[in-house]
Amino acid sequence: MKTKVLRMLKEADGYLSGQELCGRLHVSRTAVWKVVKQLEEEGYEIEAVRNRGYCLKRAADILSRAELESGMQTEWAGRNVLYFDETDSTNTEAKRAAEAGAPHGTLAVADYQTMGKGRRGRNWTSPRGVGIWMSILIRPALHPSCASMLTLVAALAVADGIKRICGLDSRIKWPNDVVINGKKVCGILTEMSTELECINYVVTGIGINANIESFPEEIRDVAASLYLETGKRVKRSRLIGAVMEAYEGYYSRFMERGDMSGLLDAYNGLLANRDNAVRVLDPEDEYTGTALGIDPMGRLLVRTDDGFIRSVLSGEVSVRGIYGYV
Ligand code: BT5
Repeated sequence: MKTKVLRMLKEADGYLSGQELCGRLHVSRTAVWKVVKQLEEEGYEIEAVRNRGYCLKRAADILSRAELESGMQTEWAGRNVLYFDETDSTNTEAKRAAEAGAPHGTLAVADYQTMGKGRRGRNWTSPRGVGIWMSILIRPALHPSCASMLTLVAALAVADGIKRICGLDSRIKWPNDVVINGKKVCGILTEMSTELECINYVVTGIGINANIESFPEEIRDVAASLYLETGKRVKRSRLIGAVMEAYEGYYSRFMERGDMSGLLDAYNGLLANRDNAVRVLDPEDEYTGTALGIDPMGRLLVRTDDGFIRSVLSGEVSVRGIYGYV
């Protein structure tokens, strides 16, 4: 009911009468009043005026299940939200939910992660109240070898959401970073569960440094936040909604062929490494070259210094800029 009241207040153009709220929700005026009080306690500023009704004046940067679900404009992505004030990792939560049968599109969101994960056991700094730490659960009918491309799909959605909500141009450092001015503002971690040759489910974790004011020493040089870039705080629930909307669109284009062929131009247009000198840290064979773009399978094409074109599969190796992080 809280979600419904919030959605109606958000959609109302000005005041919404208590009578209308009661009528549409089939509850008493007292019940509506109680929900309004609860919302105020959570930080919403709601004006109540006799004979006119309620009006949502200002919504602070609140994260809650009701806040997220009431603003979500998607068909399936993020329609079912699992919200945690604190958890170990939203990827772990989404995997737990997947095992328990949660539907395609379920989104786990946390205000704080105690054990945020990066790739290959690395750690993801996830302070309280200032970031977007979320993981979407999907159940695609794809071969497991295609799952890593879902990281690229999510990166496109994040770049779109950041543009729409913050007006900032970001770029993608293949395969899983969204960067602004050469610094990482978002990291993505895709994990999956497979059975025989099929995907059971995929969980794509997205960490966006939204309102972070300062970073720990060890990542200060490589990390950026939207707040540090714009000087303005972003309302996290709006950005989450925008990323989910964009994700839904990119995901359906991806699923048309089960590869990146429909998204090649979009991805390569945002590729920060494009035409850059890169070092491919393949444990068996390290080499340098120039990054050209991705191919339809999401592999990074690199023209090596001796003129060959090699394709780099994500997950196996790291790619570093020779003259900097990108
Ligand atoms: C990633 O790994 O970039 C994947 C990060 C995924 C985080 C999300 S948050 C929601 C979901 N739940 C999780 O537990 N994880 C996902 P990787 O490419 O391995 O980068 C990790 C490296 O980035 C670290 O070793 C640090 O150097 C750096 N780093 C750590 N925290 C950072 C931050 N908040 N911002 C920028 N860089 C960071």
